[in-house]
Amino acid sequence: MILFYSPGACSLADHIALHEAGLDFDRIRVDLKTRTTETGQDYLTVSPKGYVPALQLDDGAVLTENIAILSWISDQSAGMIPPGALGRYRLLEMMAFISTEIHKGFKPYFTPGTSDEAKAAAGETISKRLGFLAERMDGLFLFGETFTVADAYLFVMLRWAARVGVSIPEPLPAWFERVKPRPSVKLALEHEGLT
Ligand SMILES: N[C@@H](CCC(=O)N[C@@H](CS)C(=O)NCC(=O)O)C(=O)O
Repeated sequence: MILFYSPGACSLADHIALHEAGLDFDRIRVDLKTRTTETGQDYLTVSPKGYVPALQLDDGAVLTENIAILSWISDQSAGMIPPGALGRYRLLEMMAFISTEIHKGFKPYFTPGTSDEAKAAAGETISKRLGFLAERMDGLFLFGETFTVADAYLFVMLRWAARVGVSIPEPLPAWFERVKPRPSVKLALEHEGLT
């Protein structure tokens, strides 16, 4: 299995989740400007979408989209799905919120030429949406005592928020510091050259 990633990009969530699930995998870095992998392969032949993440499974099938990849990873390991009859759907609900309402909200920060005003407006929206998660955080993680792939995704969002200066509501800064030393997180950051 191979994770195609770019250092610090949203693929870091999948990277953390793969370690968290204890899966054996290789990783290949993608240059998002040239769409070429570190092995010299045209990345568009792996994922015609051209963006990361992509996860190539052992049978050669390629999964794309964070929500699909993270869902697949959490299905590979016992104990990564929130408990209860709706657990799996609560997890999907959470990932959809993070993906569409937070992750995509960062676009102005990563789009060259965006005005400071547009960035500030985006930052306010992101901060408000992080506030929703902050309010529902009870216990150690987004789903109480169970660390899920949604926590891995949130970790990356908070990392970005801190880097671009978006205000992170309480108690998320403390949550971030608590998640950072997890072996899966440390390993993924180290493998991506981010420590
Ligand atoms: N809908 C995709 C979006 C992935 C995405 O935004 N990837 C970014 C990195 S975080 C990327 O590769 N951007 C480069 C590009 O779009 O050219 C998903 O959720 O997996």
